[in-house]
Parts: sequence; C-alpha cells; structure tokens
Amino acid sequence: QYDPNIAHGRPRSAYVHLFEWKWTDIALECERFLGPKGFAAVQVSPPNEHAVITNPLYPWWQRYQPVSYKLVSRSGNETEFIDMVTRCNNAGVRIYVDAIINHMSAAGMGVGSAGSSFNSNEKDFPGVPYGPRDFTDDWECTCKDGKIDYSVPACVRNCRLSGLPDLAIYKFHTRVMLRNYFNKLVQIGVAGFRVDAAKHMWPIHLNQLLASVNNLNTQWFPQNSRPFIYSEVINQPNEPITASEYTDSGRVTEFGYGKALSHAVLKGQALANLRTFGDGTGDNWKMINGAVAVSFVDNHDNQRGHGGGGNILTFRQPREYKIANAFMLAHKYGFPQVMSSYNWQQNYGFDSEGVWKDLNDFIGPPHAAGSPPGTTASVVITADGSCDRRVGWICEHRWRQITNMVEFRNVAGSGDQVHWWDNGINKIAFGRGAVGATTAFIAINNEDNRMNEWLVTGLPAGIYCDVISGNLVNGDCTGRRIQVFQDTKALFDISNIYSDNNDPIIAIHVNAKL
Ligand code: LM2
Ligand code: CA
Repeated sequence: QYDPNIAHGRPRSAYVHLFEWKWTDIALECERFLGPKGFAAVQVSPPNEHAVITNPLYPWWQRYQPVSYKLVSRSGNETEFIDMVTRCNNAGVRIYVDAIINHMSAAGMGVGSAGSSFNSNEKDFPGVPYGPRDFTDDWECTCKDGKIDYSVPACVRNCRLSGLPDLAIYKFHTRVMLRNYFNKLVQIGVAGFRVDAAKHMWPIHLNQLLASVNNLNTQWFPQNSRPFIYSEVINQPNEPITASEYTDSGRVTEFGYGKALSHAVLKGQALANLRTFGDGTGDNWKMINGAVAVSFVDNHDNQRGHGGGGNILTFRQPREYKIANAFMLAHKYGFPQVMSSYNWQQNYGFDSEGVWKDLNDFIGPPHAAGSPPGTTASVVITADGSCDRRVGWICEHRWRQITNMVEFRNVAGSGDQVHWWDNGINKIAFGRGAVGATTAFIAINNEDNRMNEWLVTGLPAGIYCDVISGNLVNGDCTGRRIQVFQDTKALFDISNIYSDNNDPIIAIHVNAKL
C-alpha cells in the first residue's frame, strides 16, 4: 500500500534512512530525537543474515548478499531488533525493513553473520533452506557475458544481478520462505518494506507475494492495516522497464527526482523551472505521480556511484545539499527519504576495467575501536546535538537545516504549492497551503548576488523564526526573525556571500511564530 502507516498523535511526513546503524543506536535515536522531531519512520539496513566478506574487507554491500532470514546481522541480533522496533513504535516512529528477496549471496563457500554455512556455487543455503531448484537458472541464455541486458525485461528479471544467484520468487517453496520472513517482521511490529532490486523481479510475482503477507501487528496499528511498500526501481529514461509497472503493490522510488533536483541546484538548469517539478500533466519531468512516489536527494547507492550513480548531491557538498533537501522537504511531491550517512575516505583511480571511480566505494561503516574487525561503531552525539565526526557518522538528519525542514513539511501537510515567485533563474520562493492562507513559506537564493525581495507569503501577520538559521526557543528566535505584514508580505534578504551565509535559504512556518 501507499500509506506509510504513520503513528497517530501528530503529523509526520518524512522518514530517514539510518544506513548501517546498529539496532541499539536506532532505538535510542527514535526516543531521543526522531520521535520528538516529527520523523515518521526509519529505513533500516537489511536485518537478515548476510555473507561476511573479507575481500574487500567487510564492505557495506555484504548486507545485500543474503544467507538466510535469521535476524542476525552487522547491525545486531534478533533480541536487539525486537527491542528497537518496540521502542521506536512506542516513540511514534515506524520501522521499514530493506528486504533483499531477489537473490542470495554470491560469496562462494562460507558462513554467514548468524553462523549458517552456505555454498553459493551449489546454490545451497541450508539456513533458509534453499537449494538449486529455488533459483532461476536461465541466466546465461538471455544475457551478454553474464551481464544484464537492460533492453530485455526477461533478462533483467530472470538473470543474475551482479552475478548474485537469482531466486525464483514465484515458486511455492520460495514464496513460503519469503512470506514467513515478512510475517515474522510484521509480527515484531515492522510497518513497511523497501523491496530491494524490484526491477529484477516480475511485478505480478511481487504483487502475489506481498498480498500474502499478514496484516500489521494490532499492538501498534489499527485492525486490517497493510504493510507499507516501496519498490526500488532504478528507472532509467531509455529502458523498457518503467516505475509505473510497480505501483500496484505500493510506492516506487523515483530516482529522477534527486537527479533532476541535484542538477538544478548545481545550476545545470534554472531552479525557476522547478515550479512544475514532479507530477502533473503536461510537465516534462517524466516522473511518476507524487502520490505513489518515494522522493530523495541521494541514497546509499548513488551517493557512492552504485545503483545508477550520476551527479547526485551528498553531504560532501553541504551548502548545495542543504538547498536540495530544503527544497525537497518544502515541496509537495512524494514521501521523502532523508539520507543519513557515514564518512569514508574516497580514493579516485582506474579500476581493473579501466573505469575511473572511487576505489573505496566498498568501505563499510565506522569500525568500533578495540572490537573485532567488522563490528560497527556506536553513534556518538556531541553537546551541540550533532554526531561526532571523528567517529564517522554524518547524521545529516541532525543538521538543523534538514531537521527543521522535516517540521516545515509536517506543518505544510497536504497544502498546495502557492504564491510561487522566481526571478527567472535561481532565486525562488513558494508557500504551502491555500492562496492567502498558507502555513509555511520558503525562499532560496542560489545565485552569486544578493536577494532582497518583498514577497507575498499568504501567512498571517506576525514575527516568525527562520528555522534555517535557528530555532524557536523559550518564546524567542535563536536565528533570524522575519516579519510578515498585514498584506502578508515579508522581506527576504538573503546574502550571496558564501562565508557569510552557507545556507542561502529562509524558511518560516506557523509553528515557529512568536
Ligand atoms: C540494490 N538495489 O537494487 C541495492 O540497493 C544495491 O546496494 C545492491 O548492490 C543490489 N541491489 C543488490 O542487492 C550492492 C552493491 C554491489 C554488490 C551487491 C552485492 O552495489 O556492488 O555486488 O550489493 O553485495 C558485489 C560486488 C560485485 C559482485 C557481486 C557478487 O560489488 O562486483 O559481482 O558482489 O559477488 C560480481
Ligand atoms: Ca530476479
């Protein structure tokens, strides 16, 4: 289903991907930060047993190589997982599981993170159990050199993705194993699933499998609630498989959103063009309807050149990244995912095939000092509420400019985009709500000169805290104050000097009004 199963009590309209975080840290984060700040949910890394790979050393992508559906992974064990889901649900924050069901590990003979042995050469995964009959075995017939020919849908769906043994998810036994896995998670209290590599499975098979999953746990969800589904489909403009083939079972990740938004913030095209961004008839953005989309700037793949890659903004370009996230969170389209990353040392060079890339794109999450290799460091929060960069967690979701825009989106609710203004190029502004009755308004100056404009906001008169430069604390603004006059006009004065203003954005809403 499309509905993200948000907790009752207050609006929540965006979720965060805590990539590679441990369950114990996520439980704490739900209680101390995500719940109070109005986040709807967390996408967690795959919780099931995965291959433990040592060449290269413990890459993040070992978690995309399932060994069984036992809940023991680099993020923690089953007890910790259950504790996290319980505590997050109780804090009003839902858990969405990254479900890797298209394939199993290709790591040869080994032992997984839960201790199950396996032999991928024989398609033998006794921890499930799966044997050779549970896989599609025609991967060579339609593929060129064992690589997927993306112009042939049958090849994309029946062949091995990156050489990973491809599950026949339509067969009786496979379906039972997968349904049991989903049902176990649902029973624990999980609210939804990211369907990894959905493009590599037939939509009809997914629909059947997902429809067979139980209703959500009534301890936290109303009777008859269905799991929230979002299928990961890397929709490329020139391929026959489209995102809209997957909207029967739930939402679909719209990769075009972050790509086009990044391109615009990097001035590949005018921000002013984003007036018609997203859905709507007659636009040329070619995106799926926002009501069935998950939107995001970057994700764990394309922030390191995997999964479609491209020129995507990430935490490494903070000024532009904050502009892109502010736009996304202010904009009505989709159900937005905020990325929360860890740092790694990039190392550009030519790979063995002569391709110029980051040779360190495999590096896993921060490693805990003094612990066995391959274990994950805990997140450390500093006095100012950010994550300790020396450990390596970036915590974009804790950047004030991003956190506060999540609240902006919650305040804006289902309000329309109104009072749009632009200068024809890279200065834009718009409100959310109804004409003359908005609840939130944002202005962005992505130009090399000052913005100094009186704009009609549609907001009630009064003094508002700019939530980009500060917060409303004890009845006062810690950042800039913006006065809205009776005619709903306000002055938006945004400097162009980078050293002066790393955040060339002003955002105001009725929940941060004096
Ligand atoms: C996804 N979406 O469709 C994930 O978002 C993406 O992160 C996964 O790839 C992919 N599908 C499979 O679940 C990652 C990573 C790959 C990596 C795989 C499997 O981007 O590079 O492939 O996980 O761990 C790795 C090697 C690759 C090798 C493969 C099999 O990088 O060179 O292929 O393992 O041994 C021969
Ligand atoms: Ca497949």
